[in-house]
Amino acid sequence: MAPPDPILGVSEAFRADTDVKKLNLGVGAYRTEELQPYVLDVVKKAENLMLERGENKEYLAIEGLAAFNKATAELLFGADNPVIKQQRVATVQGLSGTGSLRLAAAFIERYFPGAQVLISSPTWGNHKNIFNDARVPWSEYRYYDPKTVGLDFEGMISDIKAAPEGSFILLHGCAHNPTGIDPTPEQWEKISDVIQEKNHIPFFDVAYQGFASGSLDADASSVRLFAARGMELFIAQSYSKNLGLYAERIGAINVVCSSADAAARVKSQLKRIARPMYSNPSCSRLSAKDKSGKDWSFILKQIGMFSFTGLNKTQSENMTNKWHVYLTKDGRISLAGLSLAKCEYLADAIIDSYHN
Ligand code: PLP
Ligand code: TYF
Repeated sequence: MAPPDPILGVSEAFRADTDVKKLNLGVGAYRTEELQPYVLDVVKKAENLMLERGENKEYLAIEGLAAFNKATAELLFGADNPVIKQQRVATVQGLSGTGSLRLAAAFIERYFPGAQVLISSPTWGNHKNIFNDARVPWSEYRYYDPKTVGLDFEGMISDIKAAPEGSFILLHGCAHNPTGIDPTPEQWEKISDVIQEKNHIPFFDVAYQGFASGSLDADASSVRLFAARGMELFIAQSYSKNLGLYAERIGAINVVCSSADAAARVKSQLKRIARPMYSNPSCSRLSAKDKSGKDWSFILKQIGMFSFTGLNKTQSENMTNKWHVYLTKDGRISLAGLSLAKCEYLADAIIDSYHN
């Protein structure tokens, strides 16, 4: 038997629990106050339009829908960005974030033999699986500092410096999963300095554009900073979270190249990889301090969809076994799975699990 996925496996355990008090904070997916999946009004509107127009079910091109590829690159870089004007971006629609990352991983394996990818410690659990399956060697750079519940910036910089020249550096565009801790604009400058000095290739995973600051442009500023420096870079995009399109699998891989000619060639090679793979794409009530004086205010500072509660494995297990609250064993909770009515219950569960 294969082991369950550390995140999606939590949803399976949740489904099997019959307790009425149960709460699923494992997977990052929005719920209504009634704790039902939430479909955005804009998505309902678009679906109605598609029905009215009687859109057909014809195959898309291997690279996906041209209008989507144009829109997704413009959302990422800004329509006036020179990389778009100069046609230096190869964009291919993928199977959401995961599929787009997987396509890029296959591209790296084929055209950068021996190159390794550096991923943050910790990172979204599936990153390791994706590179393992694509046979791309990876190692970790320091990111999270448990002492400060913040960024280990010195560790991050020295690990990126120490990586062999020409490594791929996987970065979360914004709203880092699972920690909710992002570098500051000044720190991004320093990170790009080091990556450029070492001729590394930045590889962004953008799964939360619109989640961090409330501005789509500001959330893409990390990516745009690297593009403005004239660097070549990879960016995977996902619309699972920001449009609530978990099931549709909407996303893209973008490769910023040094010339329009290079971009055309990269795009043709991405299509060559996609075709035999899948052919073509397809829908707290914790107060700042508790009675013991423990400060929980960091939860309010973290951004994005998740909160890294700092609960360890045993404490996380207590949350589930005693309180029927489902979360990943690293103490990460999806705030999108929480309702107002459940906040007090959750606060009681966290305080009990932390102190006992
Ligand atoms: N990357 C990160 C950091 C994520 O948190 C996720 C989860 O949404 C993804 C990529 C990919 O998700 P999806 O394949 O649903 O787009
Ligand atoms: O981190 C999360 O909860 C989301 C959803 O294999 C997810 O990114 C989790 C695991 C997985 C795919 C998506």
